[in-house]
Amino acid sequence: MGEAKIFLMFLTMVFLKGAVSEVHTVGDELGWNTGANFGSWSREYNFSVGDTLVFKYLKGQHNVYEVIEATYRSCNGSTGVLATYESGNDQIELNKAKKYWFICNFAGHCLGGMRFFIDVKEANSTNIRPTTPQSEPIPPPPPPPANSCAAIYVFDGWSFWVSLVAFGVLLQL
Ligand SMILES: *[C@@H]1O[C@H](CO)[C@@H](O)[C@H](O)[C@H]1NC(C)=O
Ligand SMILES: *[C@@H]1O[C@H](CO)[C@@H](O)[C@H](O)[C@H]1NC(C)=O
Ligand SMILES: *[C@@H]1O[C@H](CO)[C@@H](O)[C@H](O)[C@H]1NC(C)=O
Ligand SMILES: [Cu+2]
Repeated sequence: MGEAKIFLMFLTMVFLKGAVSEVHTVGDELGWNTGANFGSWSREYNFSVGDTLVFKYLKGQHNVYEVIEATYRSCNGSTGVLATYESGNDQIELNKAKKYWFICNFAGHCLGGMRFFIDVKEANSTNIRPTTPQSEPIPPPPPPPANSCAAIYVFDGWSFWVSLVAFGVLLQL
């Protein structure tokens, strides 16, 4: 009974983990800055619909333009701009399954490496499956009675001592 519950909780956690949206800080601890390689950063992660990108930088030193591919390639942000951000702590929810292209539009920054794209995938329950089959075979074996008895005895022993202490306290009153 107790083990079944724990197993259910475990399964729930596995499923929640698969379903929960993620927050990705662009550039990780380096943030959105010159000198980081955002191409390799973006290839380290999988992005799903519902995830959030956070761009952290000193306001006024950089900005974030979501652009079309041609603009990402040319690094000329005078056309092909879909959205702009400049707060220094920009939270962008990835709410479509599509490619997102980002550049910094400060002179020279895009050409210097402040650009990347990500391919955001539909949040998909098949992404969860690989973890679940591995976790299922492990829990079923536990019901050998020895384990359950041990658990019960531990609990009973504990109850016994708690009762004893409670009784002792009562006697002293
Ligand atoms: C990204 O997804 C691929 C294919 O589903 C998987 O092999 C890879 O481990 C995932 N990477 C991360 C960081 O989750
Ligand atoms: C960017 O594109 C605009 C319009 O296409 C052009 O006028 C401008 O000269 C370009 N800037 C650079 C730095 O190439
Ligand atoms: C779920 O992911 C698989 C491959 O990972 C893909 O083929 C399928 O189209 C996705 N389903 C949806 C609804 O996007
Ligand atoms: Cu910049």
